Amino acid sequence: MASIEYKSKKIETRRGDISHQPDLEAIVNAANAMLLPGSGVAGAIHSAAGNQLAEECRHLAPISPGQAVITSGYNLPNRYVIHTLGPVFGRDKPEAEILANCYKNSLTLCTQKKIRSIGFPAISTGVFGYPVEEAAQIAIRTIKETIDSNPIYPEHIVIVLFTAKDKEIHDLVLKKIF
Ligand code: AR6
Repeated sequence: MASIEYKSKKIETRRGDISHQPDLEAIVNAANAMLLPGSGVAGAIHSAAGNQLAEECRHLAPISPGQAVITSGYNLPNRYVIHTLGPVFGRDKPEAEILANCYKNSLTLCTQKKIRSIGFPAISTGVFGYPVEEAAQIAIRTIKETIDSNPIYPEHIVIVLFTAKDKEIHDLVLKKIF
C-alpha cells in the first residue's frame, strides 16, 4: 500500500479485487456501453452485487465514452457503484481526454452525492488495451487536477490494482505527480 496526503485528501494505491473493498463507500466499474455484466472488473462487480444491479443498469444504458452513472451497490459491501466507460485504445479518440473524463466525472458524482471514499480500478487497461503506464499518468494527474480545481467531496481516493506490476507502476507515478 502506498498513500499520500494532499490538501486534506488521502490518495492511495492498493493491490486487490475491486469487488472486495468494504471500507469504501463507492467503487467504480470499468463498464461497457450497455452496462452489462462483462469480464474483468465488470464481471467481478456484477457477480458480487447480484442480479438487481444489472436490472438497475438496464434503465441507465447506453452510456458514452467518458460518461459516468451511479447505482446502488446491492450485495456489494459498498453503498454505490459508479459505472464509467473508458476509451478502447486505438479506437475512441481523443483517448487521453476520454480517460481523464472517466475519473473527473466519477469524482463529480461523488461530490454531488457527498460520497466520502471511492475506489477506482485501472480503467481501460484490460480488455480495452490502454497501456498501463500511460493510463496511470492520466488517472493520477486527473485526480490531482480535479482536487486542485474544485472543492471535491471525497476525502479518500483509492486506486485498486489487480497485479503487483500494475501496483508498482501506479506507485511510481503517484510519487512523481504528487
Ligand atoms: N479488481 C480489480 N482490478 C481488476 C479486476 C478486479 N476484480 N479484474 C480485472 N482487473 P477490464 P477495461 C484489472 O478489462 O479495460 C469488460 O468486459 C485488469 O487487470 O475489467 O476498461 C467490460 O464489460 C485491468 O488492469 O476493463 C468492458 O467491455 C483493469 O482492471 C471492458 O471489459 C481493467 O480491466 C472494459 O475494459
